[in-house]
Amino acid sequence: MASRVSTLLVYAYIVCNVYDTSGLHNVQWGTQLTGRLIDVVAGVSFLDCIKECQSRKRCLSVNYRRGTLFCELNSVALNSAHANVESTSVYSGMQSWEKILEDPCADTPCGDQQKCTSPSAGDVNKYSCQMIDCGPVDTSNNPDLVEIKGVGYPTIGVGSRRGFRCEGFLNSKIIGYIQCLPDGVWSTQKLQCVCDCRGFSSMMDGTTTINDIPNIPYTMTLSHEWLIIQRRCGGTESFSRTWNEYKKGFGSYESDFWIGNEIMHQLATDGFKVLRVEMMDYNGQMYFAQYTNLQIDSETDNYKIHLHDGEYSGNFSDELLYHNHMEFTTMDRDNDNHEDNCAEIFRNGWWYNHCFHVNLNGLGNDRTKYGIRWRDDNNGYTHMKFVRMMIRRP
Ligand SMILES: [Ca+2]
Repeated sequence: MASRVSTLLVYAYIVCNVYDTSGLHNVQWGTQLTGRLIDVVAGVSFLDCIKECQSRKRCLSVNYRRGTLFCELNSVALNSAHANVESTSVYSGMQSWEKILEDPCADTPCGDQQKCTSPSAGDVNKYSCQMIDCGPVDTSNNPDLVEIKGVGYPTIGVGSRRGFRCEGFLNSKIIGYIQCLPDGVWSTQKLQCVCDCRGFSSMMDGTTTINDIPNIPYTMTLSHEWLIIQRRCGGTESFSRTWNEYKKGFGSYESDFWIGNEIMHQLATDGFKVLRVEMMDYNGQMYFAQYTNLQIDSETDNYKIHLHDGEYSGNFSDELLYHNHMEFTTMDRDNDNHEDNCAEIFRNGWWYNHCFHVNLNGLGNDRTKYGIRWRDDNNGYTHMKFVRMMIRRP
């Protein structure tokens, strides 16, 4: 008898310390449910016996025979069946084990900065601990984003840091660092190279007042002063605008803007007849197109543009000519040659024809058909990352 008590105490000690689980309080020592046996599994531990029952739909309780390590699986629970007093048996119903056994990660068996994963909820034995890592940083949408190597921080696991900068013609400033957070995600995934128009400061010399129109940005070339009337350099300014917004102009002279159709009309009428478009594609290739006899009609004629044939010079293709004599179209005013409204289709205002060979007001930082595009000599389109339109007197 002394030996039995001793064995029982040792067993209870081991179970309670190794498996410190809430289900144990429902264990009834010296009890055996009878008459509803559905299976017996031999040679397993008490907890494995619980797991056996857990994995079978019909099993609602177990008797565990300590001496023989027999696991008896029952189809009912104690409150609906008879029990025997049986000193070598341990009885337990299933209801108190469910929470623990459904999810082997419920007790967070993994260490700090480790993530517990289990292959399936039903497989109660399996879990694995993996170090939390944020993995690679997706920079596919930002080809200008370049990682700064050797920043002196750990590069794997929680707390690791990675630094990036933007590298390109227009932007070379450091964007900053991201950090791997305890939940395994980077502190920000919104790394984006946004063109800094001040990168053009060497060419943008200031602002000027023409015809009482203040603050028009201008730039100097070797022999000429150019007024900038449109600029795109990857900013977030929306060019999905109404007729009145295109008429009055919008955006910031420091970054992306449209100076306004009314001012363009006034300036062209006042002698600013040389139009120059400068562009850079996503490979850093620079292009220009120049027309020497620009005319933009008044609002009465929907700001119709005239470029006049044969006065193009440039290093790309004379595709702006496709828009010659076209009226301006916006989402709320359709003046184009298309059966639908090109401005609605492409989401920006322009001198659309049927619809375009050139769309300098397209979506910035976009290389789809909605982007800023110029048709090339091969009947394809080149996406432009940077554009500025500027005018001067002859
Ligand atoms: Ca139309």
